[in-house]
Amino acid sequence: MTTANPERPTGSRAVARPTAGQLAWQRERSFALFCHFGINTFHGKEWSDGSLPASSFAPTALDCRQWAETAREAGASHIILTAKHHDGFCLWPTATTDYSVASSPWRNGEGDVVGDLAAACRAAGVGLGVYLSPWDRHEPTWNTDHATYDALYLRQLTELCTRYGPLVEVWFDGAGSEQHPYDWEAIMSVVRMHQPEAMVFNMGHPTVRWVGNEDGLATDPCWYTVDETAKSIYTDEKDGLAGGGWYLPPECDVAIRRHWFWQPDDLHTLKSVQHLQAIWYRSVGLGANLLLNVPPNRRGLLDRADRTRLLAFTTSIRERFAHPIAGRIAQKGARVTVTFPDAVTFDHLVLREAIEHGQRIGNHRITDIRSGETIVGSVHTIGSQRVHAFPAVTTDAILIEIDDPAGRLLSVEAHRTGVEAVPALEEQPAFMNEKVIPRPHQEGR
Ligand code: FUL
Repeated sequence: MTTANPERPTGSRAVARPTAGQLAWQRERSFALFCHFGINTFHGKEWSDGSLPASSFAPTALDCRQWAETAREAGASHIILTAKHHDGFCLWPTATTDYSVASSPWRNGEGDVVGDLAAACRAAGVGLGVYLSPWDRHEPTWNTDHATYDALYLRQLTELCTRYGPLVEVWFDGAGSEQHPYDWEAIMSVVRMHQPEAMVFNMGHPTVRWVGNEDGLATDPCWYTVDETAKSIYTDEKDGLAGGGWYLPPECDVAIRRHWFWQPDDLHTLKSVQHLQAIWYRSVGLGANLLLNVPPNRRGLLDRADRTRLLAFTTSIRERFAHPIAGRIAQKGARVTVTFPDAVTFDHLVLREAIEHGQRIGNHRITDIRSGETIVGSVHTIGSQRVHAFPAVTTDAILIEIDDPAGRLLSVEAHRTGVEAVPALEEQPAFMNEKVIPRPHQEGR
Protein backbone atom coordinates (compact mmCIF):
# COMPACT_ATOMS: atom_id res chain seq x y z
CA MET A 1 0.00 0.00 0.00
CA THR A 2 2.77 2.39 0.87
CA THR A 3 4.33 4.03 -2.14
CA ALA A 4 7.22 6.42 -2.50
CA ASN A 5 6.51 9.71 -0.80
CA PRO A 6 6.17 12.21 -3.62
CA GLU A 7 7.76 15.52 -3.07
CA ARG A 8 6.68 16.90 0.23
CA PRO A 9 4.78 20.17 -0.01
CA THR A 10 7.07 23.08 0.67
CA GLY A 11 6.66 26.75 1.44
CA SER A 12 3.12 27.96 1.23
CA ARG A 13 1.90 24.45 0.34
CA ALA A 14 2.91 23.12 3.72
CA VAL A 15 0.66 25.58 5.52
CA ALA A 16 -2.31 25.80 3.14
CA ARG A 17 -5.30 25.68 5.46
CA PRO A 18 -8.77 24.29 4.99
CA THR A 19 -11.80 26.54 5.11
CA ALA A 20 -14.32 25.81 7.85
CA GLY A 21 -16.47 24.11 5.19
CA GLN A 22 -13.65 21.85 4.01
CA LEU A 23 -12.80 20.93 7.56
CA ALA A 24 -16.42 20.01 8.32
CA TRP A 25 -16.62 18.03 5.07
CA GLN A 26 -13.50 16.08 5.99
CA ARG A 27 -14.41 15.46 9.60
CA GLU A 28 -18.17 15.00 9.47
CA ARG A 29 -18.89 13.90 5.92
CA SER A 30 -16.24 11.30 5.20
CA PHE A 31 -18.75 8.74 3.87
CA ALA A 32 -21.58 9.51 1.43
CA LEU A 33 -23.80 7.67 -1.05
CA PHE A 34 -23.90 8.37 -4.77
CA CYS A 35 -27.14 7.58 -6.65
CA HIS A 36 -26.92 7.26 -10.41
CA PHE A 37 -30.51 7.25 -11.61
CA GLY A 38 -32.10 8.54 -14.81
CA ILE A 39 -33.15 7.63 -18.32
CA ASN A 40 -30.28 5.11 -18.57
CA THR A 41 -31.79 3.10 -15.72
CA PHE A 42 -34.67 2.08 -17.99
CA HIS A 43 -32.48 0.93 -20.88
CA GLY A 44 -29.63 -0.98 -19.23
CA LYS A 45 -27.17 1.71 -20.28
CA GLU A 46 -24.25 3.46 -18.61
CA TRP A 47 -24.26 6.36 -21.03
CA SER A 48 -26.79 7.34 -23.66
CA ASP A 49 -26.69 9.97 -26.36
CA GLY A 50 -29.70 12.08 -25.47
CA SER A 51 -32.07 10.38 -27.89
CA LEU A 52 -33.80 7.91 -25.56
CA PRO A 53 -37.42 9.02 -25.27
CA ALA A 54 -38.46 10.82 -22.10
CA SER A 55 -41.55 8.61 -22.19
CA SER A 56 -39.38 5.67 -21.15
CA PHE A 57 -38.66 7.18 -17.73
CA ALA A 58 -41.25 5.21 -15.80
CA PRO A 59 -40.36 4.11 -12.26
CA THR A 60 -43.24 2.09 -10.87
CA ALA A 61 -42.72 2.57 -7.13
CA LEU A 62 -40.23 5.40 -6.69
CA ASP A 63 -39.73 6.19 -3.02
CA CYS A 64 -36.81 8.45 -2.14
CA ARG A 65 -37.55 7.86 1.53
CA GLN A 66 -36.12 4.38 1.09
CA TRP A 67 -32.90 5.85 -0.37
CA ALA A 68 -32.56 8.43 2.40
CA GLU A 69 -33.40 5.95 5.18
CA THR A 70 -30.82 3.55 3.78
CA ALA A 71 -28.22 6.32 3.78
CA ARG A 72 -29.06 7.15 7.37
CA GLU A 73 -28.86 3.51 8.47
CA ALA A 74 -25.54 3.17 6.66
CA GLY A 75 -24.14 6.19 8.50
CA ALA A 76 -23.76 8.16 5.26
CA SER A 77 -23.71 11.91 5.80
CA HIS A 78 -25.29 12.78 2.45
CA ILE A 79 -26.55 11.50 -0.89
CA ILE A 80 -25.38 12.89 -4.22
CA LEU A 81 -27.95 12.43 -7.01
CA THR A 82 -27.32 12.58 -10.77
CA ALA A 83 -29.84 15.35 -11.39
CA LYS A 84 -28.60 15.33 -14.99
CA HIS A 85 -26.16 12.81 -16.45
CA HIS A 86 -24.36 13.15 -19.80
CA ASP A 87 -27.55 12.25 -21.72
CA GLY A 88 -29.13 15.55 -20.63
CA PHE A 89 -32.27 14.04 -19.07
CA CYS A 90 -33.25 16.15 -16.05
CA LEU A 91 -34.73 14.54 -12.95
CA TRP A 92 -36.49 17.75 -11.98
CA PRO A 93 -39.09 19.73 -13.96
CA THR A 94 -36.68 22.27 -15.37
CA ALA A 95 -37.84 25.20 -17.45
CA THR A 96 -34.73 24.89 -19.64
CA THR A 97 -35.63 21.81 -21.69
CA ASP A 98 -38.49 19.40 -22.18
CA TYR A 99 -36.07 16.48 -21.86
CA SER A 100 -37.04 15.90 -18.24
CA VAL A 101 -39.37 14.10 -15.86
CA ALA A 102 -42.06 16.59 -16.88
CA SER A 103 -42.28 14.85 -20.26
CA SER A 104 -42.45 11.38 -18.77
CA PRO A 105 -45.45 9.29 -17.75
CA TRP A 106 -44.15 9.11 -14.18
CA ARG A 107 -46.77 10.81 -11.98
CA ASN A 108 -48.32 12.17 -15.19
CA GLY A 109 -45.34 14.43 -15.70
CA GLU A 110 -45.83 16.11 -12.35
CA GLY A 111 -43.12 14.38 -10.42
CA ASP A 112 -39.78 15.79 -9.24
CA VAL A 113 -37.12 13.29 -8.18
CA VAL A 114 -34.79 15.98 -6.86
CA GLY A 115 -37.64 17.49 -4.83
CA ASP A 116 -38.65 14.10 -3.44
CA LEU A 117 -35.10 13.29 -2.47
CA ALA A 118 -34.55 16.70 -0.88
CA ALA A 119 -37.65 16.19 1.30
CA ALA A 120 -36.67 12.61 2.15
CA CYS A 121 -33.13 13.63 3.07
CA ARG A 122 -34.41 16.43 5.29
CA ALA A 123 -36.71 13.97 7.08
CA ALA A 124 -33.91 11.44 7.54
CA GLY A 125 -31.34 14.00 8.68
CA VAL A 126 -29.12 13.30 5.69
CA GLY A 127 -27.57 15.98 3.46
CA LEU A 128 -28.17 16.37 -0.28
CA GLY A 129 -25.73 16.97 -3.11
CA VAL A 130 -26.34 17.22 -6.86
CA TYR A 131 -24.44 16.06 -9.90
CA LEU A 132 -25.11 18.24 -12.94
CA SER A 133 -23.15 16.95 -15.92
CA PRO A 134 -21.55 19.80 -17.89
CA TRP A 135 -21.41 17.47 -20.91
CA ASP A 136 -24.92 17.33 -22.37
CA ARG A 137 -25.52 15.05 -25.33
CA HIS A 138 -29.16 16.01 -25.79
CA GLU A 139 -28.64 19.72 -26.09
CA PRO A 140 -27.43 20.55 -29.64
CA THR A 141 -25.89 23.84 -28.55
CA TRP A 142 -23.47 22.03 -26.26
CA ASN A 143 -21.01 21.77 -29.10
CA THR A 144 -22.17 24.40 -31.55
CA ASP A 145 -22.94 27.50 -29.52
CA HIS A 146 -21.03 27.70 -26.27
CA ALA A 147 -22.60 30.95 -25.10
CA THR A 148 -26.14 29.62 -25.50
CA TYR A 149 -25.28 26.37 -23.80
CA ASP A 150 -23.51 28.18 -20.94
CA ALA A 151 -26.64 30.26 -20.36
CA LEU A 152 -28.81 27.14 -20.27
CA TYR A 153 -26.41 25.39 -17.90
CA LEU A 154 -26.41 28.40 -15.58
CA ARG A 155 -30.21 28.34 -15.48
CA GLN A 156 -30.23 24.62 -14.68
CA LEU A 157 -27.70 25.12 -11.92
CA THR A 158 -29.63 28.08 -10.56
CA GLU A 159 -32.82 25.99 -10.41
CA LEU A 160 -31.02 23.27 -8.49
CA CYS A 161 -29.31 25.76 -6.19
CA THR A 162 -32.48 27.69 -5.34
CA ARG A 163 -35.31 25.17 -5.18
CA TYR A 164 -34.19 22.40 -2.90
CA GLY A 165 -32.70 23.89 0.25
CA PRO A 166 -29.08 23.64 1.32
CA LEU A 167 -26.79 21.52 -0.84
CA VAL A 168 -23.77 19.82 0.68
CA GLU A 169 -21.92 19.34 -2.57
CA VAL A 170 -22.16 20.17 -6.26
CA TRP A 171 -20.52 17.54 -8.43
CA PHE A 172 -18.97 18.65 -11.72
CA ASP A 173 -17.99 15.60 -13.74
CA GLY A 174 -15.09 16.09 -16.13
CA ALA A 175 -16.04 13.21 -18.46
CA GLY A 176 -16.88 14.29 -22.00
CA SER A 177 -15.61 17.80 -21.33
CA GLU A 178 -12.03 17.22 -22.38
CA GLN A 179 -11.01 20.40 -24.19
CA HIS A 180 -14.51 21.85 -23.96
CA PRO A 181 -14.66 25.45 -22.67
CA TYR A 182 -17.24 26.50 -20.07
CA ASP A 183 -17.82 29.82 -18.37
CA TRP A 184 -16.51 28.67 -15.01
CA GLU A 185 -16.48 32.16 -13.52
CA ALA A 186 -20.22 32.47 -14.09
CA ILE A 187 -20.89 28.88 -12.99
CA MET A 188 -18.99 29.39 -9.76
CA SER A 189 -20.75 32.65 -9.04
CA VAL A 190 -24.10 30.82 -9.11
CA VAL A 191 -22.83 28.38 -6.50
CA ARG A 192 -21.26 31.17 -4.44
CA MET A 193 -24.42 33.25 -4.53
CA HIS A 194 -26.98 30.55 -3.71
CA GLN A 195 -25.05 27.74 -2.02
CA PRO A 196 -21.94 29.28 -0.49
CA GLU A 197 -21.56 26.35 1.91
CA ALA A 198 -21.62 23.66 -0.78
CA MET A 199 -18.41 21.83 -1.59
CA VAL A 200 -17.44 22.09 -5.25
CA PHE A 201 -16.20 18.88 -6.81
CA ASN A 202 -13.14 19.05 -9.04
CA MET A 203 -13.97 21.64 -11.72
CA GLY A 204 -14.29 25.43 -11.84
CA HIS A 205 -12.98 26.61 -8.49
CA PRO A 206 -13.08 23.31 -6.68
CA THR A 207 -12.95 22.86 -2.93
CA VAL A 208 -12.59 19.07 -3.11
CA ARG A 209 -10.85 16.98 -5.74
CA TRP A 210 -11.29 13.68 -7.52
CA VAL A 211 -8.85 11.09 -6.19
CA GLY A 212 -7.95 10.13 -9.77
CA ASN A 213 -9.54 6.67 -10.18
CA GLU A 214 -13.01 5.15 -9.99
CA ASP A 215 -12.01 2.30 -7.69
CA GLY A 216 -12.51 4.27 -4.48
CA LEU A 217 -8.80 4.20 -3.64
CA ALA A 218 -6.51 6.84 -2.22
CA THR A 219 -2.81 6.15 -1.67
CA ASP A 220 -0.28 6.91 1.03
CA PRO A 221 0.80 9.71 1.23
CA CYS A 222 -2.59 11.32 0.97
CA TRP A 223 -1.79 15.05 0.73
CA TYR A 224 -4.52 17.64 0.82
CA THR A 225 -2.48 20.38 -0.81
CA VAL A 226 -1.99 20.07 -4.56
CA ASP A 227 -1.18 22.12 -7.65
CA GLU A 228 -3.49 20.33 -10.07
CA THR A 229 -6.43 17.95 -10.32
CA ALA A 230 -7.00 14.96 -12.61
CA LYS A 231 -9.90 15.53 -15.02
CA SER A 232 -11.44 12.18 -15.85
CA ILE A 233 -10.60 8.57 -16.57
CA TYR A 234 -10.59 9.42 -20.28
CA THR A 235 -7.56 11.68 -20.28
CA ASP A 236 -4.24 12.00 -18.51
CA GLU A 237 -4.61 15.76 -18.72
CA LYS A 238 -4.70 17.66 -15.47
CA ASP A 239 -6.21 20.99 -14.59
CA GLY A 240 -3.56 23.29 -13.14
CA LEU A 241 -4.73 25.45 -10.26
CA ALA A 242 -3.78 29.10 -10.35
CA GLY A 243 -0.83 29.78 -8.07
CA GLY A 244 -0.59 26.14 -6.93
CA GLY A 245 -0.65 25.08 -3.31
CA TRP A 246 -4.43 24.60 -3.06
CA TYR A 247 -6.01 22.85 -0.13
CA LEU A 248 -8.19 20.28 -1.94
CA PRO A 249 -8.90 17.08 -0.04
CA PRO A 250 -9.64 14.01 -2.19
CA GLU A 251 -12.94 12.23 -2.67
CA CYS A 252 -12.89 8.56 -3.70
CA ASP A 253 -15.85 7.52 -5.85
CA VAL A 254 -16.68 3.90 -6.61
CA ALA A 255 -19.72 1.86 -7.62
CA ILE A 256 -21.05 -0.97 -5.47
CA ARG A 257 -21.58 -3.00 -8.66
CA ARG A 258 -19.59 -2.86 -11.85
CA HIS A 259 -21.84 -0.16 -13.34
CA TRP A 260 -22.89 3.25 -12.08
CA PHE A 261 -26.50 2.92 -13.28
CA TRP A 262 -28.66 -0.02 -12.26
CA GLN A 263 -28.46 -2.87 -14.79
CA PRO A 264 -30.67 -5.93 -15.01
CA ASP A 265 -27.76 -8.33 -15.43
CA ASP A 266 -24.88 -7.32 -13.17
CA LEU A 267 -25.97 -8.52 -9.75
CA HIS A 268 -23.05 -10.95 -9.81
CA THR A 269 -20.69 -7.95 -9.79
CA LEU A 270 -21.94 -6.67 -6.43
CA LYS A 271 -18.81 -6.04 -4.39
CA SER A 272 -18.26 -8.27 -1.38
CA VAL A 273 -18.23 -6.97 2.18
CA GLN A 274 -14.50 -7.69 2.31
CA HIS A 275 -13.85 -5.67 -0.84
CA LEU A 276 -15.92 -2.76 0.46
CA GLN A 277 -14.02 -2.88 3.75
CA ALA A 278 -10.76 -2.94 1.82
CA ILE A 279 -11.88 0.18 -0.06
CA TRP A 280 -12.86 1.86 3.20
CA TYR A 281 -9.39 1.32 4.69
CA ARG A 282 -7.82 2.76 1.52
CA SER A 283 -10.07 5.81 1.42
CA VAL A 284 -11.49 6.88 4.80
CA GLY A 285 -8.68 5.00 6.54
CA LEU A 286 -6.12 7.09 4.64
CA GLY A 287 -7.81 10.39 5.40
CA ALA A 288 -9.85 10.74 2.19
CA ASN A 289 -13.64 10.84 1.75
CA LEU A 290 -15.57 7.90 0.26
CA LEU A 291 -18.51 8.31 -2.13
CA LEU A 292 -20.13 4.91 -2.74
CA ASN A 293 -22.64 4.55 -5.56
CA VAL A 294 -25.77 2.46 -4.87
CA PRO A 295 -28.09 2.74 -7.87
CA PRO A 296 -31.89 2.86 -7.66
CA ASN A 297 -33.57 0.32 -9.93
CA ARG A 298 -36.43 0.59 -12.44
CA ARG A 299 -38.97 0.59 -9.65
CA GLY A 300 -37.22 3.63 -8.21
CA LEU A 301 -35.92 1.73 -5.17
CA LEU A 302 -32.56 0.45 -4.03
CA ASP A 303 -32.38 -3.29 -4.69
CA ARG A 304 -32.66 -5.46 -1.61
CA ALA A 305 -29.32 -7.13 -2.44
CA ASP A 306 -27.44 -3.81 -2.69
CA ARG A 307 -29.07 -2.44 0.43
CA THR A 308 -28.29 -5.57 2.43
CA ARG A 309 -24.68 -5.60 1.22
CA LEU A 310 -24.22 -1.91 1.97
CA LEU A 311 -25.58 -2.27 5.49
CA ALA A 312 -23.52 -5.41 6.17
CA PHE A 313 -20.43 -3.43 5.19
CA THR A 314 -21.20 -0.29 7.20
CA THR A 315 -22.32 -2.29 10.24
CA SER A 316 -19.08 -4.26 10.19
CA ILE A 317 -17.05 -1.04 10.20
CA ARG A 318 -19.21 0.56 12.90
CA GLU A 319 -18.87 -2.51 15.14
CA ARG A 320 -15.13 -2.62 14.62
CA PHE A 321 -14.70 0.86 16.05
CA ALA A 322 -17.44 0.81 18.67
CA HIS A 323 -15.18 0.66 21.76
CA PRO A 324 -12.39 3.21 21.43
CA ILE A 325 -9.76 3.50 24.12
CA ALA A 326 -8.61 7.11 24.13
CA GLY A 327 -4.91 7.75 24.65
CA ARG A 328 -3.42 10.75 26.46
CA ILE A 329 -1.12 12.70 24.18
CA ALA A 330 2.11 14.39 25.26
CA GLN A 331 4.37 15.87 22.62
CA LYS A 332 8.00 16.98 22.68
CA GLY A 333 9.15 18.15 19.30
CA ALA A 334 8.68 15.33 16.84
CA ARG A 335 8.10 12.68 19.54
CA VAL A 336 4.53 12.08 20.58
CA THR A 337 3.97 9.83 23.59
CA VAL A 338 0.53 8.31 23.98
CA THR A 339 -0.45 6.67 27.25
CA PHE A 340 -3.49 4.54 28.00
CA PRO A 341 -5.16 4.30 31.41
CA ASP A 342 -3.81 0.77 31.85
CA ALA A 343 -2.13 -1.91 29.81
CA VAL A 344 -4.57 -2.54 26.98
CA THR A 345 -4.68 -4.96 24.09
CA PHE A 346 -5.41 -3.50 20.68
CA ASP A 347 -5.03 -4.31 16.99
CA HIS A 348 -6.06 -0.96 15.47
CA LEU A 349 -5.00 2.62 16.01
CA VAL A 350 -6.95 5.60 14.72
CA LEU A 351 -4.92 8.81 14.54
CA ARG A 352 -6.29 12.26 13.80
CA GLU A 353 -4.15 15.24 12.91
CA ALA A 354 -5.07 18.82 13.82
CA ILE A 355 -5.39 19.80 10.15
CA GLU A 356 -7.14 23.10 10.84
CA HIS A 357 -3.67 24.65 10.71
CA GLY A 358 -2.79 22.77 7.55
CA GLN A 359 -1.62 19.21 7.00
CA ARG A 360 1.92 18.87 8.32
CA ILE A 361 2.77 15.27 9.01
CA GLY A 362 4.35 13.51 6.03
CA ASN A 363 5.85 10.48 7.77
CA HIS A 364 5.29 8.67 11.01
CA ARG A 365 6.20 5.44 12.76
CA ILE A 366 4.79 3.88 15.89
CA THR A 367 6.64 1.92 18.58
CA ASP A 368 5.56 0.10 21.73
CA ILE A 369 7.40 1.98 24.49
CA ARG A 370 7.39 -1.05 26.84
CA SER A 371 8.85 -3.64 24.49
CA GLY A 372 10.62 -1.26 22.10
CA GLU A 373 9.03 -3.13 19.22
CA THR A 374 7.75 -1.47 16.09
CA ILE A 375 3.97 -1.49 15.76
CA VAL A 376 3.74 0.43 12.48
CA GLY A 377 6.91 0.96 10.42
CA SER A 378 7.58 4.13 8.54
CA VAL A 379 4.43 5.27 6.74
CA HIS A 380 3.36 8.64 5.46
CA THR A 381 0.51 11.08 6.08
CA ILE A 382 -2.03 11.11 8.93
CA GLY A 383 -4.49 13.84 7.94
CA SER A 384 -8.10 13.95 9.08
CA GLN A 385 -8.00 10.27 10.03
CA ARG A 386 -5.46 7.51 9.64
CA VAL A 387 -6.36 3.92 10.47
CA HIS A 388 -3.70 1.29 11.18
CA ALA A 389 -4.34 -2.45 11.62
CA PHE A 390 -1.69 -4.87 12.96
CA PRO A 391 -1.23 -8.01 15.07
CA ALA A 392 -2.56 -7.33 18.58
CA VAL A 393 -0.25 -5.54 21.01
CA THR A 394 -0.63 -5.20 24.80
CA THR A 395 0.87 -2.07 26.29
CA ASP A 396 0.10 1.11 28.19
CA ALA A 397 2.24 3.49 26.13
CA ILE A 398 3.27 4.04 22.55
CA LEU A 399 5.59 6.47 20.83
CA ILE A 400 4.60 8.13 17.55
CA GLU A 401 7.53 9.75 15.79
CA ILE A 402 6.50 12.34 13.25
CA ASP A 403 8.62 14.10 10.69
CA ASP A 404 7.40 17.64 11.41
CA PRO A 405 7.55 18.93 14.99
CA ALA A 406 4.95 21.55 14.04
CA GLY A 407 2.44 18.72 13.40
CA ARG A 408 -0.12 18.07 16.14
CA LEU A 409 -2.33 15.10 16.87
CA LEU A 410 -5.90 15.77 17.88
CA SER A 411 -6.57 12.26 19.10
CA VAL A 412 -5.20 8.74 19.21
CA GLU A 413 -7.58 5.85 19.81
CA ALA A 414 -6.80 2.18 20.29
CA HIS A 415 -9.33 -0.51 19.33
CA ARG A 416 -9.52 -4.24 19.91
CA THR A 417 -11.43 -5.40 16.83
CA GLY A 418 -10.32 -9.01 16.47
CA VAL A 419 -9.04 -8.14 12.98
CA GLU A 420 -5.28 -7.83 12.72
CA ALA A 421 -4.64 -6.67 9.17
CA VAL A 422 -6.03 -4.34 6.55
CA PRO A 423 -8.43 -6.44 4.44
CA ALA A 424 -7.10 -7.27 0.99
CA LEU A 425 -8.78 -5.93 -2.12
CA GLU A 426 -10.33 -8.92 -3.81
CA GLU A 427 -9.00 -9.62 -7.21
CA GLN A 428 -11.59 -8.33 -9.64
CA PRO A 429 -12.50 -10.56 -12.57
CA ALA A 430 -10.89 -9.25 -15.76
CA PHE A 431 -14.18 -7.97 -17.15
CA MET A 432 -14.43 -5.53 -14.24
CA ASN A 433 -11.47 -3.65 -15.64
CA GLU A 434 -12.76 -3.39 -19.18
CA LYS A 435 -14.11 -0.01 -20.05
CA VAL A 436 -17.87 -0.40 -20.11
CA ILE A 437 -18.40 2.69 -22.17
CA PRO A 438 -16.65 4.06 -25.23
CA ARG A 439 -14.35 7.02 -24.87
CA PRO A 440 -16.28 10.27 -25.20
CA HIS A 441 -16.92 11.35 -28.79
CA GLN A 442 -16.03 7.98 -30.29
CA GLU A 443 -19.64 7.48 -31.13
CA GLY A 444 -20.33 11.01 -32.29
CA ARG A 445 -21.78 13.78 -30.23
C1 FUL B 1 -17.73 9.45 -14.87
C2 FUL B 1 -19.00 9.32 -15.74
O1 FUL B 1 -18.68 9.26 -17.11
C3 FUL B 1 -19.67 8.04 -15.28
O2 FUL B 1 -20.78 7.72 -16.05
C4 FUL B 1 -20.04 8.25 -13.81
O3 FUL B 1 -20.99 9.28 -13.70
C5 FUL B 1 -18.81 8.58 -12.98
C6 FUL B 1 -19.11 8.90 -11.55
O4 FUL B 1 -18.13 9.68 -13.53
O5 FUL B 1 -16.92 10.46 -15.26
